[in-house]
Amino acid sequence: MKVVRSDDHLKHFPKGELAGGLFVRPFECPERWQHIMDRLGTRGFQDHVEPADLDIGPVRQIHDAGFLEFLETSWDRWVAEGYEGEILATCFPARRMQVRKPEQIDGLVGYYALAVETAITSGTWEAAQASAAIAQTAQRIVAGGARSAFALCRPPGHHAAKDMYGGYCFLNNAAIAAQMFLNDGAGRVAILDPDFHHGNGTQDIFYDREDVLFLSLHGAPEHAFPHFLGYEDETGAGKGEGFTANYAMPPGTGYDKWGSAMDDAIKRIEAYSPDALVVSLGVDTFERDPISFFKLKSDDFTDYGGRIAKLKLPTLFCMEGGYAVEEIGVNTVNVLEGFENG
Ligand code: OKP
Ligand code: ZN
Repeated sequence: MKVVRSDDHLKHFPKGELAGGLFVRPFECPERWQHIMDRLGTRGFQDHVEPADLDIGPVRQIHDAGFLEFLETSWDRWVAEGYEGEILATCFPARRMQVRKPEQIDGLVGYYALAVETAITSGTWEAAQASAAIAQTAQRIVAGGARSAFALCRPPGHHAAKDMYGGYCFLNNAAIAAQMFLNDGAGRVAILDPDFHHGNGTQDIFYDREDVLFLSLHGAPEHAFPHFLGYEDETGAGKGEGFTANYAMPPGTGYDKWGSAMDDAIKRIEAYSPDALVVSLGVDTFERDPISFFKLKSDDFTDYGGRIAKLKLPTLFCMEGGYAVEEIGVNTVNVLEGFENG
């Protein structure tokens, strides 16, 4: 399996994340990428590819033009305002307020952010574009006939909605890649999201569409980020009714229950009979993940990689979350090995 990767992820390295009332070192850090790279190397995944230049066309199909302009210009506008720190949202269009786009930068940040933990820095836009380009290049590899490819995206993407960033995500890499399969002539694409967190961004993007089946396994919103989406009764709207599936699970969920949800998701993908599969691969379901509450063990990742392989679909893996930094490489590569041997 080819691995698409870029050092450009290093351009996004915020100093802080607002968590527990403190400005802490971000959980989503460059070491995550390095540990995955190291493990890929030791396990024989040595066919590494640099991404081609970003094709902005598919990005514009997924994201709102004003949102993209915001991501591109926010840092300069922040600096021009005289601010010295990183860009953090402080005020949101909450209940019974106007969701009307303001002009001043603090207002714009609150308008386009869905959470406060995610800082924008000088290099964030470049890194986010490189991450999307990685997903695009990996998509080209699979569209070109490979059984699979691994897009080592950083920053991740599944929380990024049509016009919102947050949860460490800016551009929705998996959604962009899924759209590219459709542009290439696929009739249907499935996106399977086993990251611990609900893929609210991906759900938002495809909620009213029947050409993309979106399935997310995640910590129930009553208990987990992103807190305000991911309930099981969210099943799609309009033409998209029935093409969103949420498996929301409580604290302490282990592989017995989680694996059954995965089996159900796989059955639904099979019934949908898509032309391609995109996996939003987060490994924060791991038992020692510092910000999550599922109890998967390292071997479980190998097992579900094998179950995904049984679908026999052209499969693109896009990296999402995983914050147990020491074990992130093992768990990620276990999924890929389970897939290759499955
Ligand atoms: C991104 B991905 C921790 C709160 C969690 C954001 C989590 C984003 C996860 N104190 N805040 O889905 O792995
Ligand atoms: Zn996650």
